[in-house]
Amino acid sequence: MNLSTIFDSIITRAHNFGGIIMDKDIFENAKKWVLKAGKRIKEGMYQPMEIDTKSDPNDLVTSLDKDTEKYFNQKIKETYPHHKLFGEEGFGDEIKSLKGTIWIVDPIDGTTNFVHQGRNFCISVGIYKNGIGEIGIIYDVILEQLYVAKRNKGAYKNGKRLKKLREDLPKEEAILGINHFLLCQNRLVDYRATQDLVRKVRGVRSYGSAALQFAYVAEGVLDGYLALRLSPWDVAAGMILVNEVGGKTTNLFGESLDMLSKDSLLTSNGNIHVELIRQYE
Ligand code: 2AM
Ligand code: CA
Repeated sequence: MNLSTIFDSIITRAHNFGGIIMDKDIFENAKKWVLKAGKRIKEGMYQPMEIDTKSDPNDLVTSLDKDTEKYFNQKIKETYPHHKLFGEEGFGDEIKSLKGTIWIVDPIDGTTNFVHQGRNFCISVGIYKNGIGEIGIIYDVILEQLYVAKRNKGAYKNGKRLKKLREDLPKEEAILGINHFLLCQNRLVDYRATQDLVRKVRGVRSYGSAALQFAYVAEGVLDGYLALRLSPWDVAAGMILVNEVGGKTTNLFGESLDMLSKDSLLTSNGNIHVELIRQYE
């Protein structure tokens, strides 16, 4: 080995070592900020808040959605100035490519539940490096259930490792999370296929928070979750959790999701995934 090869090897090792420390640091900070944001939401939710509508009269946003996203933006920018934030409320960066490190954040996923029920909502944070999902965190603020995952390091709920999903579960024994729009006439998929599906499976549920339903699939509480049209921040963290327990996430036609645009969604395990996609062929 010549001097230059030795030098390169030392530099590479130092770089890798730095990378490991950096990743741990990002994960711990992300977790800390999610818990802190959750505490702020809990303290603020019983105070008067502004409630507005966005794309339609049922698409709600509150001052707490906005404040929470601003909080993440401030923390990320002061700690990691080269990282970007892709957030639902638009206080982060304008994201046109997945290059670099991007925090894909939904400050409150399930805002309708938040406003009407004061429960069944969560914070969702997915951290992507050059388009690869590295860290996923979903926090049910009211139940204080924290789901976390790191790529190739497993998924955990409140510190307890989640088990691998069953590969062989027949559709007839499955409980599915289904967004009700899939059962109504729509432009994207044949609603009769969904009606046929709900008759065949053991049961369906609709929780009103995409990220929470991802967490439930990862936990094995749901065997699959289907939705018609979700945004990157609805799915970014959940995909990483589900991957870590052996599940799969695609659109309803089996194609991989593009983290820059809206798409239909199916997240489930191996066997059912194939059967559910067949439903929409
Ligand atoms: P949100 O609460 O963050 O908006 C509800 O079925 C799920 O779909 C929630 O995760 C909700 O996320 C998401 N969703 C995406 N677009 C929506 C819209 N236009 N109206 C209501 N929910 C929407
Ligand atoms: Ca939201």
